[in-house]
Amino acid sequence: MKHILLSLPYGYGALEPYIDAKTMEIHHTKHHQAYIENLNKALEKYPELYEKKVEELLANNLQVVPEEIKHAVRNHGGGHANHSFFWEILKKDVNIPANFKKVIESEFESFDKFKEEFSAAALGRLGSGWAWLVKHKDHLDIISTANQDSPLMEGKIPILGLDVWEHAYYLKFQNKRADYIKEWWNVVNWDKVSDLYEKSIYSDRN
Ligand code: MN3
Repeated sequence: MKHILLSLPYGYGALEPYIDAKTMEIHHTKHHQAYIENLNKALEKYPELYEKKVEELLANNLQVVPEEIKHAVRNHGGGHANHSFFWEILKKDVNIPANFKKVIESEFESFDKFKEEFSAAALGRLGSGWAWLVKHKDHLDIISTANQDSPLMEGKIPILGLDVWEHAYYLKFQNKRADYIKEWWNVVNWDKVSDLYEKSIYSDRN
């Protein structure tokens, strides 16, 4: 089955005033849609790959993807996976569950220090890309990736991710990425993030 754009689990205005409705609408219906269309197009010559989840295509540096479409699947499949993930971890006014906060504190000294380090990774990513909190082996790491590269490509499980492409913030924040990052902390769905962490503990054991 070809990949399709799913509806968001909330309205485009749900994250106001931190992320504006217009940005959400364009981001979802234009940018995410385009990644999906280009991914489907890349897979046309290999229709058997339509049966695989996008996460399976990306795994192990796109091991199952033929060389001639690797570049396209990396960009557009990565874009599809990253945006699907991003929508899921956004929700306004969610407090971080106490158990997960403890995990963060044990890995990063304090919650504030974690936010500082994550924000620095997001701000420091030159050009387009993402900042991530990932589960890798037995610990949590803050990393950033270029373009639409996914942590899944290198076997890291995304727990939290922030899109720092200009299309994610330019309408409202223009060149002020730091302001966008600061506001974004208000719309992290910590319940979902905490769930992702719990799941990663089991799926990462090998
Ligand atoms: Mn984006």
